[in-house]
Amino acid sequence: MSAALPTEVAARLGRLAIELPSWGFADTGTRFGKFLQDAAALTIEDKLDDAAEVHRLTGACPSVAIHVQWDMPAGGAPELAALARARGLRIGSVNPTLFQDQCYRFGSVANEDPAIRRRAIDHMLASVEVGRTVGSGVLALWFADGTNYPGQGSVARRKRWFAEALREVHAAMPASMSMLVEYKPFEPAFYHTDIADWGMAYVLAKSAGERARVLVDTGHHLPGQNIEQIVSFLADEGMLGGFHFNDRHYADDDLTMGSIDPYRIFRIFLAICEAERALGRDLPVEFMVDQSHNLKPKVEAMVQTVVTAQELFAKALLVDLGALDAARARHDIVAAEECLKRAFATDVRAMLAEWRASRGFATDPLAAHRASGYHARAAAARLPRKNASGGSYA
Ligand code: RM4
Ligand code: MN
Ligand code: MN
Repeated sequence: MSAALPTEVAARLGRLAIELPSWGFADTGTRFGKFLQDAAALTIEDKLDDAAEVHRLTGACPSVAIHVQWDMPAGGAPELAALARARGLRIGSVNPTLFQDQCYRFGSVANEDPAIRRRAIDHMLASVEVGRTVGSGVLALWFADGTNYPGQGSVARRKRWFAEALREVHAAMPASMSMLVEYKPFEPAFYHTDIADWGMAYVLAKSAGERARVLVDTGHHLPGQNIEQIVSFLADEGMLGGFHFNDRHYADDDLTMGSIDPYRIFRIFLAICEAERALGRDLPVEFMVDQSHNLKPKVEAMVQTVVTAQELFAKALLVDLGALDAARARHDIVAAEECLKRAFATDVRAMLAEWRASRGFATDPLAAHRASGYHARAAAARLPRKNASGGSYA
């Protein structure tokens, strides 16, 4: 059996760049506790080292998303850019951190206190400057703002504060930068969240300015939501800005991509393939990972996600869109669905292994990582620093 990917599939797959989140390499937890890993990253240097390892293995991850408050080295944005460059990477989306400081207890941009709203906007403006300095083209905005009880806030007034803030920040962005507006239905707010769904993100992005679009985090939907429909709808409107890929079973679980429902991710990639066919070129969207589960080893989990993304995109690219359209035209639902099932059932792993080898990468990135000794070296280098930095690590 031939193990070659069709040429167009290989070409499109080769252009799939997947951005890794710095926070996906650090120790994280649940609200009940944090389980620490010997090899998890402590510093931005560690995080970039880990990202570089994933990129070395896959060749698909040239950029790293940062959270401004978590990742800034002492030398600021110029040093940040230099640290990435030294590892053959670049800084990708810049994420302001608007949900952690005590002052944001009752919200950031939608806080009743104008001084806190100002502080939140100023932090976003500072983040724009970070982006300008590191040469990033993306400001990615996620807000925890919301309320926990009926009556706690005025939904309409808060919406206007959001609109004003995003307009001000958009006006400060260089022409090369775009703004991505992320939504999430609940958590940490449990009654109402100010940007709860794609429609609210769409409205706010539209009002912010012409370079603002919607960011779809695959974990940020209520159960049963048809995510691929949202993707198709936004792409057709020219309002799909990018993805935060992860998987989930219940809520915003941040598990590795495709670990729970690979067919869903396949259908999302198919929505992208159909949108690209309509557009006649690659969709100008950011493919980013946003995972921060806390049990799998971090680098392994990230390699798994990247490999899964490539596999599922390859399967989606194998869907015969001509046959699909023909089946649709004659209302042959079964044949249409079979087009999807056939492609999804295709085992692409041997084809991808050959494709990787032809590009000079490991045929099996996960096995190559395990064989490299990277994990043990990282643990040996990081564990003493962890132990020295606080008593809680044991
Ligand atoms: C949120 C959201 C954001 C990410 C933070 C850390 O749940 O998904 O994208 O910046 O987590
Ligand atoms: Mn996200
Ligand atoms: Mn999330």
